[in-house]
Amino acid sequence: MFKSAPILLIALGCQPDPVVANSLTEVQDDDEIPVDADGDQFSDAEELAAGTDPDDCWSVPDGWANCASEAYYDRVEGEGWAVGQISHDFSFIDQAGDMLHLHRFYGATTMIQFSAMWGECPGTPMAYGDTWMPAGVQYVEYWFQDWSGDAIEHHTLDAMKVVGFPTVRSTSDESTPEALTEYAYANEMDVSGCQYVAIGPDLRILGFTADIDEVNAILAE
Ligand SMILES: [Ca+2]
Ligand SMILES: [Ca+2]
Repeated sequence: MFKSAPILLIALGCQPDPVVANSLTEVQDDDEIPVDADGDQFSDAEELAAGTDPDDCWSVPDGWANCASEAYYDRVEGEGWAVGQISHDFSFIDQAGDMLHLHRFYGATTMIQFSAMWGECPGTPMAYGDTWMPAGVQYVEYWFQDWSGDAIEHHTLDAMKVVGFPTVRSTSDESTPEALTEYAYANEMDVSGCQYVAIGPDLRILGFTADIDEVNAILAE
């Protein structure tokens, strides 16, 4: 895709960063490099053909929003999982088997629910339907164990391919290696139920709680 990346970068011994390469397409007169004005990894031409907005990284022809480039340009760097910190660019594997980095949801409020399938999690959108979440909130459902307490296998999420939000699992085969889960344990949270992480448009942690009423109040603000 970036076969015509600037010779200057190569001469300097730099690996051309895809994000930087995208920005350079705007100033280059090179028909071979597709312009991706909003950096969502879909070219302007692809977006116009699909009817999505080439200037809005939340408008994409397929998959989830991808505003990671904007976070990169704004120099957003992860700090941790405590309330008030910028969330790390945590990676998941979604129900399609694709890698999903959290920072791609830069620019909108995001809520991650994480739990084990064997746990009782009363607030799942699967129970309430897609309309459960407040408008404009990006929901991510993260499972760290299956019904038997084992690590989530890819096929476990096959049934989730029809839902309109990311349903994700660990990038590792281990059951609970995640920063999220470790944070919950470290803070003596009960992971047998649900944990909710509310993240602001600037990727700052707004709340980390097992109380669905508390997280709903945060999201409603
Ligand atoms: Ca685009
Ligand atoms: Ca777009």
